[in-house]
Amino acid sequence: MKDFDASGTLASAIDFHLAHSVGKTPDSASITDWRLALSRAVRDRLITPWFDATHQTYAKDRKRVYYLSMEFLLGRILEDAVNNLGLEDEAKEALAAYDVDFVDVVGDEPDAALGNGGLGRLAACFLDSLSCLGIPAHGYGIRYAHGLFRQSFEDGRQMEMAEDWLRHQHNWEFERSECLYDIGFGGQVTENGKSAVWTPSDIVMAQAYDTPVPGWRASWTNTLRLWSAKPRQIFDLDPFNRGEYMQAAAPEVLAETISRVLYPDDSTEIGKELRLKQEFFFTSASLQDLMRRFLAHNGDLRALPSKVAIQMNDTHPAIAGPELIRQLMDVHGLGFDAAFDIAQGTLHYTNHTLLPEALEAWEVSLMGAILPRHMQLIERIDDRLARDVKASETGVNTHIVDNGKVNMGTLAFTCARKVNGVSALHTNLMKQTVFSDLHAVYPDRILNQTNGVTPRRWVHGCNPGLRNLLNDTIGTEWVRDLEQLKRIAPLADDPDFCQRFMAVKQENKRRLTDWVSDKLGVDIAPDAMFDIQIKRIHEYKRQLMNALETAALANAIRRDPGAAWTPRVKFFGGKAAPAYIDAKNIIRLINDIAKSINNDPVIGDRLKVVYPPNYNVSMAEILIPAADLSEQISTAGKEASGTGNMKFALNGAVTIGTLDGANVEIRDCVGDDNIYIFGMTADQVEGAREGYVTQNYIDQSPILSEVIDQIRTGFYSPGDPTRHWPVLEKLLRDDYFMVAADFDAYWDAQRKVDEGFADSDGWARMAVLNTAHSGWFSSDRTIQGYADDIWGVSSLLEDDK
Ligand code: 26W
Repeated sequence: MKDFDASGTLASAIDFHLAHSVGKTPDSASITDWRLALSRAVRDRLITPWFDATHQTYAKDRKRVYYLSMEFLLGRILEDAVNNLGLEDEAKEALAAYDVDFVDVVGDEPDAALGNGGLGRLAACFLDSLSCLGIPAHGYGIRYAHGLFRQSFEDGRQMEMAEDWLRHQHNWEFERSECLYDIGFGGQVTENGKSAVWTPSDIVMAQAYDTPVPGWRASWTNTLRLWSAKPRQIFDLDPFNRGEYMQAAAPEVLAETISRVLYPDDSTEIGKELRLKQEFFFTSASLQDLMRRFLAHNGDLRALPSKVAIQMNDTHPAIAGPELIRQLMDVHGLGFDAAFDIAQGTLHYTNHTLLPEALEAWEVSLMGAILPRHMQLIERIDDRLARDVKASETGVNTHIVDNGKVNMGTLAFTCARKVNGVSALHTNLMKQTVFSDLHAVYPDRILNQTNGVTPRRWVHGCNPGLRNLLNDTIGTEWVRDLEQLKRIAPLADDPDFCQRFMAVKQENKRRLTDWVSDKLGVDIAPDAMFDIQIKRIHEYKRQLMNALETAALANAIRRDPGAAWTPRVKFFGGKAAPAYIDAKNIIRLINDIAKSINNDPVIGDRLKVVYPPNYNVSMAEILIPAADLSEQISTAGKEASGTGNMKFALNGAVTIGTLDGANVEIRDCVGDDNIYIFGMTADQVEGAREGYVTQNYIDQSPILSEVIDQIRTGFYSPGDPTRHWPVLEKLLRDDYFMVAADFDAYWDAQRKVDEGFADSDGWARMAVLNTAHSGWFSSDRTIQGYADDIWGVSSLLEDDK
């Protein structure tokens, strides 16, 4: 056994760690043991770059970024780290020497699923880009013991099981047992002369865990600091000695509950006390931590806005406004006005949704009971808003505290220097709808930063075939400068290049075909069109419209099986919030439709429906590179941006979509001829609301009528004909998301897609041009936009040039 040597080969480091960190010999090691050994060996390579970046940040003392997010949907870490460090070949070779397959080893890692969907994944892409660009930054969040629930299907119904990502050693993080902060809840506020003293009734501790986040080739490495809740007192010895073991353990259990589980709600209403506690818990810990770091080098609190930029990822950390003001006043002795100005100069807020049910508002009684001092400060911030409203002479009427509730969007807006939306359309709608009053009062505050995705994970990592083709064709710089993809645009007219491009797609489809056969026992043909809709299940995303179109297509095939059908496999993937009954009903309907179609010998390979359970980041990495068609069909005006849409286009899938979110900008980039746009615009959707009658649209559409009748009469649920009535009832009663109104336009667009795909040369051209023109959707471009327009920070890597 060789001793560990950080400058040695990766193979020797794996040997070392298998013995010394995992405690196994090669002949007794399981795949998990090899994974743990490789992870340690790779992590060792991050340490020096990480320390270097930290030292440079301190030495140069430039402005830093703190990204506060309730969610970081990281996915697997090992393969991404191997790729960033350029260690793929070495790692493969080292494991192969023991007859161990690299793909199996990296595939053994559980996803870090500390997020629900788009917002959490965006935070993960941003961390990657911040490091890649060399911007000194910390991500701050919660170290949930249990991430997003695991989904399975029982008789087509969604079942939820607790997720357990920390069960095996999680060896990417460093526990900081000395980095602890008190987090208070409840209690009283007493006035002490000019200042207030908050005496909480409960205190838990926030303990830090640090994960290094390497940029490309680890030229810069930032830190993700996640907080875990710990009791102040381990347990009560007295009840324990009396044999009352449960009672003795109670303080520990109660404290640790705060970081135990991620709320599985995405854009659905929640008003739970524990959620508010989670929000304050990580926000307060993060602010205490960054203030300590700031004060170690700066005596003057008024310099905070020039040294620190804090980004609030949605309103979940919006309590940062009052909390920062509280710390500045009650801990550091400033007056309210000075404290407010400093806080407002430091904080920034991103809005990710306009759906009313997702806009956070806490009961004043709950806020006052859990955070009494903050409730007082919220009233003062509201007074300050009232003063600005009056001075603006706009005549608008807007308050943070309204109808017995604290409106967190208004609070975040009032406390922020800049407020941004996540696509051009969404930002305009923010100005016109939820924030129209605040926009009138503060006309320079709102700006747009269209979302992006990291090319490291979403091309280089998940699509090795495309990576190699790009490297051969335009060199390797595209990984850090994705606009370089434009250079393949002229090759869309080169048959040889198109053929190579589609060969990569075919290989990815074969990889997915094998995966589907292996995991689900379903056989599909890799030359069919792969049509994919993967995202949270929500009515506004209209998986229902896709399911109805699928059923209608099956009817058409059954009627005329001999016609020249373009074979399709429709993939669905996604979880529903456990309490979101309407979304769960849609899942069951999709599964019933899938069962019926897949077992129909008349339909055969012309149409298959695949809905693998437990969609997550790792599944997306297999599905997206294999897609021909990307489904982005939300009710216009409802999807703030979307980021899956960008990943698909980058990987050479063509989009069928509405003019919603970033689809609008995708169309602008790839051109009208290379995307299938259909349906009402956001304006038309709002125009159609008055007097909307679903039945009128159904009556006008024989295709839709037939499907609705089938569902009503139990065609898809034989033996249980009423099973899907709740879905129909809701559709007929309300159809708020206008599935019926857009159905025929969607059907027509799909038939054009059939024609398009049948022309394989024309399709290849479109696919190439989608990749070529999607470079703008790199999260590096997004982060550079935040750095320039919001934070006022620059890269430390530039300094060396
Ligand atoms: C009720 C609690 C709640 C409310 C909203 C939890 C989570 C949310 C998020 C705002 C939902 C979300 O993930 N929004 C998505 O954010 C992405 C990143 O900006 C966008 O691309 C998606 O369009 C948007 O739905």
